[in-house]
Amino acid sequence: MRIDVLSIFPSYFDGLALSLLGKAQDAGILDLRVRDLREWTSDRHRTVDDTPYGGGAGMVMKPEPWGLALDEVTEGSERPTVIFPSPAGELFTQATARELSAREHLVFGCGRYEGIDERVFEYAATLGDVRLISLGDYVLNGGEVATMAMIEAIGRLIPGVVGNPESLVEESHEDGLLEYPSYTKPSVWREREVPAVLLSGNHGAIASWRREQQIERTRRRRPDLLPPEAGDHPHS
Ligand code: 6GU
Repeated sequence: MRIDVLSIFPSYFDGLALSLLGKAQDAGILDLRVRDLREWTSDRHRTVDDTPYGGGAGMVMKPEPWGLALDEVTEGSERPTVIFPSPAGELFTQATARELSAREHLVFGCGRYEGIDERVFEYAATLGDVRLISLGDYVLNGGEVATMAMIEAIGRLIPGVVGNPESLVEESHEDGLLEYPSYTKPSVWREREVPAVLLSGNHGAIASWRREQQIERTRRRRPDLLPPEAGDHPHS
């Protein structure tokens, strides 16, 4: 998979050279190209923003550098998916990560939260499939941290990136539930014991216990992920 990132803070992405995604790049599974949006400016101050038409607080990213950058990174690409991280976008979920992990070419356009000139999104739709995607209902200062999170979630689903594919399915959200608790040695630590069932060697009992833990955790922490409980809505 090829991923292009357009940002005025390219050094945010230095961390993606570490760990699993760094290895995937060394192995040629992931081709990650981070580019400074200011490469596509031509004035002395390398200006990427300007005041908003109609007035208001903050600055808006001007369209010209975005147009040139998008032209260059999508050139020769069949139909890339162009993602703009935005708190006004659709919610990013594990299903989104799964879907995007099957794409040949992703482009992330990192804006500042005051926004990018709206015509950039329209133009990008002539080059590829455009998605505005949000990490959740809170506001970040720009798209960089959101892009990092999405690249990590998507990247680990690319075949060959995670060494043991079984570890992919035992995670939170893969089966719609939160993950079960994990323990390792020692069996007693600071007076706290590992649940006896995990030491029993009874694989059926262990599987049942883990599933119960997943359901109970999800009910307590994320009831929104579960179907409505019978008896939750009495009629009278
Ligand atoms: Cl994707 N971008 C920004 N700027 N803020 C966010 C976000 C994205 N998701 C949640 N907050």
